[in-house]
Amino acid sequence: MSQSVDIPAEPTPFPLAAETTALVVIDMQRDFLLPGGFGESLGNDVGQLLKVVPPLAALIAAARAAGVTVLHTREGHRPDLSDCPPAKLSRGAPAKRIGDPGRYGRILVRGEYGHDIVDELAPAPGEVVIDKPGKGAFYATELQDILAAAGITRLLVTGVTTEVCVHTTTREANDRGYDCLVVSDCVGSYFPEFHRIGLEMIKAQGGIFGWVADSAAVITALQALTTTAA
Ligand code: C5J
Repeated sequence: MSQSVDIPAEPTPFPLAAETTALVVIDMQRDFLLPGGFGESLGNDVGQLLKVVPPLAALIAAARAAGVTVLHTREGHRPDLSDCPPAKLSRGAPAKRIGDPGRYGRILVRGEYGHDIVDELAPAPGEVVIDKPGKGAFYATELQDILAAAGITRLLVTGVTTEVCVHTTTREANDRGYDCLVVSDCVGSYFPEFHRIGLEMIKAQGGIFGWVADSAAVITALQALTTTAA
């Protein structure tokens, strides 16, 4: 029988078992995080996202030590942009658009330097990396099949940005029957107010989309799993 440890979370404790849980790391890509990248070219303060990196690196290390599956996602498109809807491509009036040359290669195009994950959070050999064309990690990807094959029903959700890809993925997962805990200091937004309200929305109404806890609480539970498994 699998060992389970309760994470103190809002609105209620969240049971954690290594076999049925995955840590999902959403879109921690250079294009969104690095100075001079796409995110900054849109006028955003990338410092708001960079502060997520140290606690998330510690959380990923604790998940690996506890035997929890770690999955990564990247938002981006084929080089011919055939999987980028015109509505997404033309939205707003940015200085640079998806597919344009940027400081780190063509913006949000697969295979380009900027599309990949920041060095500090690089996937370990064998960890799944889901390339997604949309905001949600379930839309037009193999994520649901991978989770089903692994018997995973509970997700620890991290990454950027809180109110866009983290929220969309959490909502998609919730509708598909997954229990999701969003790790408050391991998700980030260019807009502190959206981050704060985004977390409130997840845990409101008895946990309408899921649970929220900080990385200290999750790491303590992961370490307890690691110790009891040893
Ligand atoms: C955005 C994301 N914000 N990963 N993408 O365009 O949240």
